[in-house]
Amino acid sequence: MEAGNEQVNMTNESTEVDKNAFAAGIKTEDAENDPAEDIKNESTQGGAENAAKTEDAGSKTEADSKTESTESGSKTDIKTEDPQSDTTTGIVNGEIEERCPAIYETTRDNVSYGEFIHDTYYSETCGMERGYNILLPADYSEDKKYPVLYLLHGIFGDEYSFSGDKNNKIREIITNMAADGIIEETILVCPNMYATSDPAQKPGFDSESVKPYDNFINDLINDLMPYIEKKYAVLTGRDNTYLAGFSMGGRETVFITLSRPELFGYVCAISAAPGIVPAKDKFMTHEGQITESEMRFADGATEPNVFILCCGTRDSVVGTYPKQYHELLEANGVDHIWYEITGADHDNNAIKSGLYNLLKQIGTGKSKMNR
Ligand code: FER
Repeated sequence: MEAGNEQVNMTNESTEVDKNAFAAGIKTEDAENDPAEDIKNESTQGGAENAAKTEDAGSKTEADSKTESTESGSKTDIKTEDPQSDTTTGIVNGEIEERCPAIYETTRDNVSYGEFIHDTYYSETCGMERGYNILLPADYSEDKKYPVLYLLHGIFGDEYSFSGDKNNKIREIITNMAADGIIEETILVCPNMYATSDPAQKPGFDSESVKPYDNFINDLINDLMPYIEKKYAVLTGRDNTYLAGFSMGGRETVFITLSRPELFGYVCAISAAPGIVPAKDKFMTHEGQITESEMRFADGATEPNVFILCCGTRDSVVGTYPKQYHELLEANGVDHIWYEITGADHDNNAIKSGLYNLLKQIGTGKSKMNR
């Protein structure tokens, strides 16, 4: 699906939303009719600024780099002073960069890229076969073992949402970063996050229609992960198991991470959708998966090595909800990295940035562990 030019029909009628735009992770901005304004106005913590503001993103990382955040107007520069900087790759330990550098999203002649493969697994949770797409490294071999990244799509999406959108550059980013030795070669799994046992049930903006997304935690942990770990040559354990998601997938990423932090060592929630905690936006009223005070890890829990939340400063779909999650996590004393992508909407700029920074933090975190 070529989704780059698609628009979300920005009305208050959820039935008029362009589902394909959500599914592909694409939201093209419409300056004249910006639903972020509606979201802000209806937000329970309303009035949050949409202007660029990046907090001290690096200081909470395992990498413990020294990060300076400087703001000038709407532009935010994040600078890092780190004597461990690797000048050969351009990678600086611990530094969050708002945009994925072009060298990682560009196809290179001397690098082999794997192809997404579609397959199914039996889900006890849903009582049916369910699809997933998997990207294996081009030279995948049963003689090696690979870490795995589970990547969760947005609302109305499925296991093809990421693999079917050539503009998100996910295949390029993960492969180029491995080719440069920043990360190990990594398997990417793109599940279908709508974990319903009723084939007739469809996603939508109401509590009943959203429930299967919240049920995905069970399908992922009890069905898909064991299947992947059995079928493919994967490294297991939290240090080798990564979780990321965009929008609805970002919301479930946060929920799954808070619920089962011992399973995922590296996590990134990109432009996370509302509804983890009670909220009301232009699309619907959310009961909340947990309360605001539950937006934390259980006492004594093993926490992820890296837990990133990020969002574009011009996100016209989820508005300032991701920032509110950050503020709640901060108020509840949860270690995490929060940053904003200046100028990005609910779009591939945010997806590329989140994925790049997650992989970079993985590389940085692992190299520190091995020192
Ligand atoms: C909502 C706003 C945004 C919501 C979901 C989304 C279920 C998800 C957007 C996406 O996945 O792109 O109120 O409620």
